Amino acid sequence: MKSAIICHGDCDGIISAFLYIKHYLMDSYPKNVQLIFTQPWRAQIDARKLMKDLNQVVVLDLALSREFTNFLKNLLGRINRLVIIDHHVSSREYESELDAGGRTKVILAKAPSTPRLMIESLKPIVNPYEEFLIDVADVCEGNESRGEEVTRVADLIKLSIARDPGDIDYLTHVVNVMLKGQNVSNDLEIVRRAKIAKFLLHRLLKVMADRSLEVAGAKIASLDLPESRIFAGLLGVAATEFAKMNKSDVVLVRREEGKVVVTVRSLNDRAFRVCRELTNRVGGRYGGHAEAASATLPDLALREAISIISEVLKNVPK
Ligand SMILES: [Mn+2]
Repeated sequence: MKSAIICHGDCDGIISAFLYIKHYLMDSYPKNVQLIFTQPWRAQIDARKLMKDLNQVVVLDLALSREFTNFLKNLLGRINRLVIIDHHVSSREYESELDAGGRTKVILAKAPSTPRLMIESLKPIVNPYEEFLIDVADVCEGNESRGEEVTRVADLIKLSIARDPGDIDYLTHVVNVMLKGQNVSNDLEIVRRAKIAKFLLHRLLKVMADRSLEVAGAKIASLDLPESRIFAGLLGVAATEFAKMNKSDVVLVRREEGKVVVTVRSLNDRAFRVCRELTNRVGGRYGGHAEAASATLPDLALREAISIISEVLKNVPK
């Protein structure tokens, strides 16, 4: 039997893939399991790489979009089984569309992370090593830590994948380290990548501190196109760090190729509401969680984007 896993190329996505393989696909891994890592906004593009003769496709930790949902509905025409597990609130909008009798298993519920949702719903018997990584996944998703070691490994994994979330070979390497039950902190490649990212992250936090402006209880910081290239991949991590350091809501806005991307972190559920309101006003798309969300807007001048964000912040109550 041939299976494929399409999962989010982030910390809890990787840990979900590890858990799923370990508990349900160990007989066929790696020979008969195709692993695809992607991002929610481009899942339907990367999913075209799916092999032709698959029996089963497993979708993990991917916030569903209109386009990806359509892709999955089509896919049901040529596979026997589709499993979808995701903890993003926004995915539930598409739940009913993916119900194909006994051929789909759709688990969409709010949970600290997708690995946590997996063990709560599928109830596999997990060992202490797996339990530790599930705690790590929760922390990677911004939840309260259950100890120093958990926090350290969460930072290590997050930083090591941040710079190049599209590096499939590396992400597969991390899954394999976990499948062998090895200590993540002892893996030279993971440690090397995390070190470089950490250096850049410190610089980025300094840039944000230097130029952030306070609007309606939030700090707004902006990056131009060259800067957003230099710090690519670290923006989400930096926004989270910056919010924690300043105990404040944070909006990080930057120009990317042909678009403006806004990352919001809030102490309550304002992040999600701010992103939704931004796209209501100027178009684009948004997604994420209550306290950590992002929006992709049409290509605006940064100054214009900041003024719209300021307006929205004043109108969306804390
Ligand atoms: Mn994720």
